[in-house]
Amino acid sequence: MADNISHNAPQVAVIMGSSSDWETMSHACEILERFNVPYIKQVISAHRTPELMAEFAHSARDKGIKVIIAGAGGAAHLPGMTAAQTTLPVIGVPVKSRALSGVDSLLSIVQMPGGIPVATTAIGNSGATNAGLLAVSILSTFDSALAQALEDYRNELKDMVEESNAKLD
Ligand code: RP5
Repeated sequence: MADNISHNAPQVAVIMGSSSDWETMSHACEILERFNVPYIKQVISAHRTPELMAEFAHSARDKGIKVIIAGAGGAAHLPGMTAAQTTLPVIGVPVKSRALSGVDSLLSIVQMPGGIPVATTAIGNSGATNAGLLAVSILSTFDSALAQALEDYRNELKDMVEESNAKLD
């Protein structure tokens, strides 16, 4: 998975603190693939590879990345420390941890001091899905085709509710 370029000209970088985060973070990548958004995915650990994290954050904008999705669990420093070293938007995904079910991850990521924002999602798979959708939404502010694709996605969700109600009848 390391430094795996999934498509050309990546616009989103999906980074995670460990390969054990992939099961969660794959849900963000599924959304990016569904919307045909080019992305890269990479394991970068805030505490095991701090120099790599700094190099990645400092160079991301020059490489054409527009949004960073960062997932981590436990004492989850990766999203905040990445945000500290780039002015790109960073979306943090709290990965469900073994010890505290992700509450530790959530609080580590969400409570950024004013000045360095991290847009934090819910814990776990839903959070990763929403991180992908939020990245698409950010990109859609200057891409009308993506904006239309998001409208279509919302309509699909609406249709699913209507279908489930029809089954109740
Ligand atoms: C964090 O520690 C990672 O983001 C992961 O969620 C957690 C556990 O990592 P492993 O011990 O599974 O590598 O850095």
